[in-house]
Amino acid sequence: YNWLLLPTFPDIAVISLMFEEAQYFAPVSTRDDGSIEVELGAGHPGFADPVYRARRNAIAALAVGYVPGTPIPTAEYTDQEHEVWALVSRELGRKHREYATAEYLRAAERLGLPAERIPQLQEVGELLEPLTGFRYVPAAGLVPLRDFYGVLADGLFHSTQYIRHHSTPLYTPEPDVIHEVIGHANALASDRYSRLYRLAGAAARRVEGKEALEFISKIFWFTMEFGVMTDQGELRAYGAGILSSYGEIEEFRGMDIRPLDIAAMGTTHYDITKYQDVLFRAESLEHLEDIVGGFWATCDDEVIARLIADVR
Ligand code: NLE
Ligand code: FE2
Repeated sequence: YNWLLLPTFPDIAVISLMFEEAQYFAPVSTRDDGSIEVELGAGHPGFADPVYRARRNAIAALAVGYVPGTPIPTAEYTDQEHEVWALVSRELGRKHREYATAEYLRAAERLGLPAERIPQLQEVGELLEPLTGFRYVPAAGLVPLRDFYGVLADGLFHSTQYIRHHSTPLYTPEPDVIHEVIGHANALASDRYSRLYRLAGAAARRVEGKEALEFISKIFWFTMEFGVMTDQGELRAYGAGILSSYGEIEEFRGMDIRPLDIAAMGTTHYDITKYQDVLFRAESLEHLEDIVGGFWATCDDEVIARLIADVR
């Protein structure tokens, strides 16, 4: 799955991802004629598919043209794109019952996403807002780290709008609308999870240094993206990255599962291009709120610098 291998841009995150040394994303650029081009790496499953590439360009152009405060532009998805959603949605629906936390399942139930077609991001926001106040904002590809996290405090979630290539439905390292919506919107429909997202945002705004921001982003990675917890007596997932991949969701119980630990999560390296082999387990939702919510609610540059120094 090493197909997103691309250059390094310090201080930039791909949509809902944060990286450490390397940044992986499909760069978006404007051609001389003003049209938008998404550059897919040579190993990307859609690289040699001109139809898919045209779709990626068209969808990125919608986000580039988005005017904040106005409705999110509608993406006219093809039948094939809706079929990818329907397939993944069906597979995940089954697997979530076995592997997702009760809190996530309840939240998904109350959000009520369509199973047979890709919902528009505008629609996702309209379903979410009355529940937890969250709304979606389209992103073409890159959102600076501080913005991506910071606006979580305001109840805004940056989201991609394209869907993964139909040849790789079970896993993509690149966040797509399935990940953003099935993974994140379902979690954001929970009062308790959405409060944690907001706390992460407030923390990202509070700190000034790059090191502290990265530390916060890694905790986000190991919790809201790839978190697992003891739930109903077994190991279940609440992280959006596990819950949006029907390949990875079958594997997480066999990974290296470590106890929830702020200093460890904030300093552990990960590779976004593979199934995550190190995961951190909360003992309950209360435990997650105490440790991680409590940390985000109070952390500052100094506290984080001390934690990093202690690990070294
Ligand atoms: N691997 C996830 C998926 O296939 O849905 C996306 C992860 C984005 C962090
Ligand atoms: Fe994400």
